[in-house]
Amino acid sequence: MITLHTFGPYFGTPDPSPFVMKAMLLLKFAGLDYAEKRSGLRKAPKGKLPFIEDSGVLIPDSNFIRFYIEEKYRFDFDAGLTAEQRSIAWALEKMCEEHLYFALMAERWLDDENFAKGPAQFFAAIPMPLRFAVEKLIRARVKKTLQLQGLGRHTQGERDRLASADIDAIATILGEKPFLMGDSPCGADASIFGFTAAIMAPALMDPLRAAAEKHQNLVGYRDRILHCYFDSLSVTGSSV
Ligand SMILES: N[C@@H](CCC(=O)N[C@@H](CS)C(=O)NCC(=O)O)C(=O)O
Repeated sequence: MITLHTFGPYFGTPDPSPFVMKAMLLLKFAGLDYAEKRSGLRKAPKGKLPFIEDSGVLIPDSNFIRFYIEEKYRFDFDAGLTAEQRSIAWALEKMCEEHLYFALMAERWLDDENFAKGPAQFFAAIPMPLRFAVEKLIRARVKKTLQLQGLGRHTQGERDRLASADIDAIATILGEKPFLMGDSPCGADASIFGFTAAIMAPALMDPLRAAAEKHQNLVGYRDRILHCYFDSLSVTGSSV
């Protein structure tokens, strides 16, 4: 049995990480049974989640988890797509993972109100006053990451403008189709779901959520995938 290492449900979503939600869906799309383990980052080979364990082999990073499933279990996530559709799907996925992700990170970690409603929960088990010191340290690290990546140098309004353009692009490409490229899910749907679910997380309020919720097709897409692939408790019964 494959083990998927996760953070656990937070913010009204199956996991606070869009990458972990992506890995969950990749395993579900491929029809592979798996168990979730909330082991934090200690064992993570690249210091990030998700990673999976399969027969003693550790595979970190959602991209390599996808490649591993494709190779070991001979499952083609993009079966039936043309070369052009495969390329558009890949490009859209990377727009989310390498651009939109950082806008989401800024909204969650730099905005005091969102931080209190969201990521602060990760530190709830740490006794006071140490908790404040740890929060301060981690938030400073996130700020530095965003500075180096570049989005952190923009104002919140500028970041929201860039992120809204990403969200509009996803909504336009999805259109009225049930999944990104048609009637069945492709590999990129795992990632796009992860991001739409994270951006529209019920517990958090921010301009990105509003930008996504104005697209009824995106709301329907998120709800459809939650309904088909996740039990309803994952949607509403989160601890945060
Ligand atoms: N490229 C990685 C990105 C994974 C990632 O950034 N995970 C974040 C959570 S969203 C993480 O574990 N961060 C912990 C840290 O940086 O300390 C993937 O696709 O899996």
